Amino acid sequence: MQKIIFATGNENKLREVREIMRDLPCEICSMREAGLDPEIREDGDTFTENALIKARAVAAAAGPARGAIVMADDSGLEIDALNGEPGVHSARYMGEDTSYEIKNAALLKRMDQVPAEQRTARFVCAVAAVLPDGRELTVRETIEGRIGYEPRGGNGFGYDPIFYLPDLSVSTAELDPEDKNAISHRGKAMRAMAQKLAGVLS
Ligand code: ITT
Repeated sequence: MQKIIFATGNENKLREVREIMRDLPCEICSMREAGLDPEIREDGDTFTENALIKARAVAAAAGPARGAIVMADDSGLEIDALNGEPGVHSARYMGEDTSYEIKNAALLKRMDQVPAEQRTARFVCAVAAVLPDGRELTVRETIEGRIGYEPRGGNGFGYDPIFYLPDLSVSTAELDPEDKNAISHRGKAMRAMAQKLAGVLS
């Protein structure tokens, strides 16, 4: 079975990735389970660059004999009315240790005067894979939505409570995990990466 080391320190991401990849013939272990925790400087300008930075750092820490594919996800929320903020800085927005209750409340306040039709936003997810032979693959996917008017729902994580899907009349925090994964940026990106990998490894 193909082993995949997933280069993230975010347990919520890892849970979603495991669920999305559940039916595929691969074993996913976190970088911590693999005994790896290199210092990673996410200083790229794009989600794709940052996903590659993370995957390369963990692949380098694992060494050439790893045999496993190293995969990483860089993701975030782009709000059009805020010029794409928080964007690639989504995790660092207002400080890594600031709670998402506070971050979400602050973003809602900044959006206070923004009318409904200008509240467009998207979650973006770039996934990078470094293969054992050094080849690199990337994919990038999005889900479009709107910034809501109040936090809603207790599922998901991060900015989910303020990310509203007008067609379904729910925030992504109100979706069951399976329903979120079926349509989310991460679900789409992980399935696209799985397909790319199948093509390359077959
Ligand atoms: P790693 O870099 O270790 O993977 P991280 O949490 O720092 O973990 P990112 O740099 O990719 O990850 O930042 C992504 C942030 O964007 C994440 O912390 C959330 O705040 C937000 N985000 C990404 N996907 C999300 C989702 O599905 N739902 C809600 N918020 C999300």
